[in-house]
Amino acid sequence: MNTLAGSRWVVTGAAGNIGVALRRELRAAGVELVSTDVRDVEPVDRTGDRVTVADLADLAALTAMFEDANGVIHLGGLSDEADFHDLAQVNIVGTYHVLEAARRSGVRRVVNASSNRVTGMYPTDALVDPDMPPRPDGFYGVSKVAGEALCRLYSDKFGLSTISLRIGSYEEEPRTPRERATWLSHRDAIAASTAAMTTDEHYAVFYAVSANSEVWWDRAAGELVGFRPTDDAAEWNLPGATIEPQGGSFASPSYSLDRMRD
Ligand code: 15L
Repeated sequence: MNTLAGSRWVVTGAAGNIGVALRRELRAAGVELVSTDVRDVEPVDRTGDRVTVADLADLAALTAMFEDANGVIHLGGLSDEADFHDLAQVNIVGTYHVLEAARRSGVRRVVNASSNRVTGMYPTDALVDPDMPPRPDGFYGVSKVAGEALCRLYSDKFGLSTISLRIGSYEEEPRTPRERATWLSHRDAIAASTAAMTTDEHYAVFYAVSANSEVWWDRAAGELVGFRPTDDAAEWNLPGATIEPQGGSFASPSYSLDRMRD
């Protein structure tokens, strides 16, 4: 297992919820950070967190930024359903730019924030394994499938190590019947991210989900990279409900159609 202390990582989407929480933990673990986002980023400390505003559309800026980095944690992009043209530009082209900038600057690993929504059309009685065919629950899920495919290509063809996390519902606490299965607690998100950063695996895709009693996703791939979640949504005694499919309301036609520009 690789150690984090003294290593240098770039975080995209650094101003987002997961980005801010993860950066705090990584600084505490002695990681040197370059934190980037399209909006202003607040440094988490004065010494080891260099913040910079950049757009994922700017391949040259990313390539220069990645120089001397051990790895990149790619959290940037649109985080939910949107018009397909925007998702294609920001999430698909943006992820291509991150991977290509990593290749050009000799970065060893990219940790890619994917989503459980790549398989949101599977029914809730299926146990989904990352090797099963994608069944995205919307255009956002499609953009994440493309991001995973780009990671696979860069690992297979160019030797770049890529680890994709299919993130569940990242919330302080579970709020809905669906989140009994999909909840990812804040501390388990840190555990999933650091496992992805330090594993000896060259390539992996795993579900970043807490140790919930209700299980929709096979945990074996996560175990292989050393991800050991601890929290369980069952402790919140949320009501059970039949949700078909796994994406719940995200999987309804209106959730996509309402976000189409024309
Ligand atoms: C995601 O990937 C989204 O980023 C987040 O907004 C939630 O929708 C989450 O999935 C979920 O499945 O609850």
